[in-house]
Amino acid sequence: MHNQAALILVDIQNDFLPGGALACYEADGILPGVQALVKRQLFACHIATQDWHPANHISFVTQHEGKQAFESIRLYEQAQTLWPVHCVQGSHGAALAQGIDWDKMDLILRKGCRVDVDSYSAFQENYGPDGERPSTGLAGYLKERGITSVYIAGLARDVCVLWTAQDAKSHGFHTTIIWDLCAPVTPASDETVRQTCRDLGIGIVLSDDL
Ligand code: VGL
Ligand code: ZN
Repeated sequence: MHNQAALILVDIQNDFLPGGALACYEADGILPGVQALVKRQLFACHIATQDWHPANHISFVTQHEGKQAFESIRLYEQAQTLWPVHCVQGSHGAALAQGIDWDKMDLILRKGCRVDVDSYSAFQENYGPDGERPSTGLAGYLKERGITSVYIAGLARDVCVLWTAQDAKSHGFHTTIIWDLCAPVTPASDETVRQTCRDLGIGIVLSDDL
């Protein structure tokens, strides 16, 4: 373990857990391991993200007449998946999951707050109307604290965790996904996610090996 490492816990919120609006596969299985890792205080810095959408967010299927959830549309010349309504600001579904010591976080970063832009990654929003991906400021925050490595866990492995890992890597951080402390929206994505990590030089570890 690198002592200039940060842990980024992505979107561990009620709506991504069983019973939630956008439940990830066996997502409750990650909670004890995430909490155990937080308790170890192994990292120099602990960050959590919280998906935090207005009720009429552009990613919601309800905003697109005649479309089905999980359908993909073109938005600002990019693919946009239409999601069930989830993580509405202030709702129970948007709340961080019980059983994790959120008090131990140095920073809780809310994302997806702008009505017309989705935001998967902790580092940058998705493409907006102007063709840009606005920064959240997280790369600067971590760099100013001397962080050179990031370890990422949370939900969903094939969406926000992967986008966060890709951006972390492109910002120059040594980047590792803690595989067993993530759960996917689509379990069939596992092999593609592994391949993307291999291609981009993103590490994969199991929590037992930390
Ligand atoms: C996520 C879909 C939509 C995620 C967030 O946290 O992976 N997925 N919003
Ligand atoms: Zn979302």
